[in-house]
Amino acid sequence: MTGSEKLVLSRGDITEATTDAIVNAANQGLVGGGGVDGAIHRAGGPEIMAECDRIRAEKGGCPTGTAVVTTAGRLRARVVIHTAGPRWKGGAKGEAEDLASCYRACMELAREGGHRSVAFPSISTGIYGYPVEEAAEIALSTVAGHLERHPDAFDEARFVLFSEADLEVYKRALDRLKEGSPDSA
Ligand code: AR6
Repeated sequence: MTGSEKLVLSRGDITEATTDAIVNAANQGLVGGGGVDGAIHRAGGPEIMAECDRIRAEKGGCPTGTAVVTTAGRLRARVVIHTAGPRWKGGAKGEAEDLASCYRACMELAREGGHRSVAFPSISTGIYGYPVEEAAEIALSTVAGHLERHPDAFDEARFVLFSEADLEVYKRALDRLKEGSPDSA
């Protein structure tokens, strides 16, 4: 898949990412929480929650599979894109579609905002319990598909994995995606 050339995998803390946009694995209420959500609000400061409060008041929140944009506060990124991933319930409750929808919605908002680089965490694979092998495949193929459809819009889509084990899973999934690409034949 040609879009996969712009995919970058790294290990670390997404709050330190220097991409134009960073994605938050949030919840439908945009009320904050643990995991990456807690880290982003802590590092970015109260301005981010103030905008989440406004969005909640206006639209009721962020339904699963959708995304909203706020300031990045003190973070180096220009914006935070918050998305609510699906909770894993065994796989037959539309989780894969919802997870793909999160990545698509984030890429669309990034593109609409003119953000040429975006950093993602591994949405739903922490507190929400989505198996990381399956999530990695969906994450990478969905983002690569968007990059392919919009070849001039982005310089980079980065995945910042918190653990070495998750990074390895994403690396293997990216290898498989590239092997499946007609361009690599
Ligand atoms: N940088 C990058 N990745 C991180 C960081 C970080 N600083 N911190 C954690 N991760 P999770 P979810 C990884 O639980 O499963 C919150 O309470 C983590 O190791 O943050 O979508 C929200 O408010 C894992 O691989 O998000 C929601 O209620 C990945 O980020 C709920 O959790 C996602 O784990 C969302 O759960």
